[in-house]
Amino acid sequence: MEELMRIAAIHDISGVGKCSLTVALPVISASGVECACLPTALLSTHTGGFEGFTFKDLSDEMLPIARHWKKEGIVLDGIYSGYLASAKQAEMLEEIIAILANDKTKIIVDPVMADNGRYYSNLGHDMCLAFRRLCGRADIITPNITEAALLTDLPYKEGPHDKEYIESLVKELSKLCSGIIAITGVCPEKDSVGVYAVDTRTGERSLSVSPAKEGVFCGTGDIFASAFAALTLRGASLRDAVETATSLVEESIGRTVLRGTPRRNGVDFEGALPGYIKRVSELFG
Ligand code: PXL
Repeated sequence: MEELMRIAAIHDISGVGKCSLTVALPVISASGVECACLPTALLSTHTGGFEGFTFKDLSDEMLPIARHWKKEGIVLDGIYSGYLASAKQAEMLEEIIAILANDKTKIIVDPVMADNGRYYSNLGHDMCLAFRRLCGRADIITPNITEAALLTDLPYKEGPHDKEYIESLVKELSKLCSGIIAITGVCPEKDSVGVYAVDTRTGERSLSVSPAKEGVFCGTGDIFASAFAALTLRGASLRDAVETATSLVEESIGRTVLRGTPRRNGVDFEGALPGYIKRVSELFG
């Protein structure tokens, strides 16, 4: 039997709020890929909607962890970065990639820094500059609309987004990243939301949308990117990866709305995992 593929997820641990590593780990595992964890920071909660959260930057641990993995001969099929503690840490990530990547390792960069037209608390333009550089190293990037606008210096627009706007973001992003660009939070029509993905090497395009629910759902970008990264690494087509990853997000949101749980607590992805695992096994047999 073949060995499982392995992705290193380089994100923070937010103890409560279901985002970053607390969703990357279960979603990547449910996708049939081993998830190695390299934490960037430790927070009591995520930074959206909680007051007085604790924050410990784990930069000092990151290079020693990477060097230990290297020494132990840990092979990575993917290196997938998300929320980073600082712009300086983004530079360190380039060093970590240099230590851990082989010539087959795919680099997935989710430039987590902003949403709804605004930077997350504690982050700013220096993070954007660092992510522009990192995108140049990436095989896959997964910005939301706000992050795409910041990365490209194009205006941020609320939905509905016309085709010209989305294509202009893709065109400018393709100057930063010459792999797969998956933009999340795209609203092609009022009351619909989804993902527009483009493989810049083939020109293939795939759009997957579903009915939008009112409000903001924390952690859904991380759930999408974790599933999309793992499925793409396993060899899913662009269309299958986008549709399967967005269906996990859609079902997680649907369950959360039914339950009426507070938005800042994250979405009910746990209840959506059995259906997701079934779809993944249908994809790969
Ligand atoms: O889901 C993105 C994310 C990750 N990590 C932290 C965050 C956020 C979004 O707010 O605050 C700490």
